[in-house]
Amino acid sequence: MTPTRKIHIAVIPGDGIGQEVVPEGLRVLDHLAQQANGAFEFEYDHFPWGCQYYLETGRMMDSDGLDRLQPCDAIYFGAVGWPGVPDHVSLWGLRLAICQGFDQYANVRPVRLLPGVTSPLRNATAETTDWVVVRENTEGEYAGIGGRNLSSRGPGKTVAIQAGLFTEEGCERIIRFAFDLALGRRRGKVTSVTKSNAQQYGMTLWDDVFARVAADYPGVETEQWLVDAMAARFVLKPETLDVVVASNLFADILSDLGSALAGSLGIAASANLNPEGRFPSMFEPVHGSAPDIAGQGIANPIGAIWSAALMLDHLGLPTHAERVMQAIEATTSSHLVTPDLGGSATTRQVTDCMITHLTEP
Ligand code: GGG
Repeated sequence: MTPTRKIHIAVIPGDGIGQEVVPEGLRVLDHLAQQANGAFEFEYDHFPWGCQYYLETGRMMDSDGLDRLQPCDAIYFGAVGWPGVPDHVSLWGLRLAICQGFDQYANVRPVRLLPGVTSPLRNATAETTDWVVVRENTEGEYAGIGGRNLSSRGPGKTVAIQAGLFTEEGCERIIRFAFDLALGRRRGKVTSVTKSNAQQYGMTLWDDVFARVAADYPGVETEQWLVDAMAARFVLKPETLDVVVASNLFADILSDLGSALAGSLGIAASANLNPEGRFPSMFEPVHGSAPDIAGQGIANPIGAIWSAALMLDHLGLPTHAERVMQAIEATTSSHLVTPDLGGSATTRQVTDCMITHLTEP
């Protein structure tokens, strides 16, 4: 008999609705493992890190946190941020500490209109709403370089500098990642987004690298757009998008816009990848902790469960990832959805429905 493959997942639900949606993703994973008849099983290490942990210990995660995460096969993350802890403290202390510490430089955020979901765009269909935002995830505007000073000069005299870091290597590896992704997609197109007319140093370096890398992929169509025009194009001509690659901040903003156009931020999934596998990769819904709805049992679990599907794919279980996607689509088709998608189902009811749709392997 083939021995059971044990897959070791570090689980960090984090804050707010992260604590409600991550357990739903684990229920789906456990169901898959049950159906797999001993082919694989998941072993979870649960970490209580987040804002409550910060209030109790003064740290968002333990000082040896990365060492403890390093041996796992993947990290399954919920959300970070809660009133009472400044957002820059919680974000830098947990999500960014992991993404940057583990060099998860490729943040992949698919945007797709799922069956049964209504887009705020009048004419949106599954064909017109199908693209991927590739976010550079370790540098750019999130380099954390700068400081505040001179407050000693008196009221109103403080200065702050926040520098963007664009390295040639950093630009090249994320742009190359985007091209490789486009090779496997229907439209086979990469759109680079910058604001090089105003950001004349870092973003022109990005443009130069983009042109150089593009020359290695003659079969891939390319475009270079400014971010303001791209925001309008997301709304006006979404059918022309395929792989959209952008800096840390721009891609974060654009992917939220994309998720809203695909019906809700609650369904958006993401993978924070260290493509070379030197460090574990991390999978999380795009949404944050949503204090406005936390604790009510109505958070949409789809973003977290779709992220679990991305994790399965990364772990070399693409058939099971596909089964999860089919179960998500069957659930949205049946209109059993949470209030953000216009329904009245609870978080748990949506997952229950999905589990009933998980076909036998
Ligand atoms: N699950 C994603 C999450 O918790 N995001 C919180 C957040 O504020 N993110 C901002 C960012 O990563 O740029």
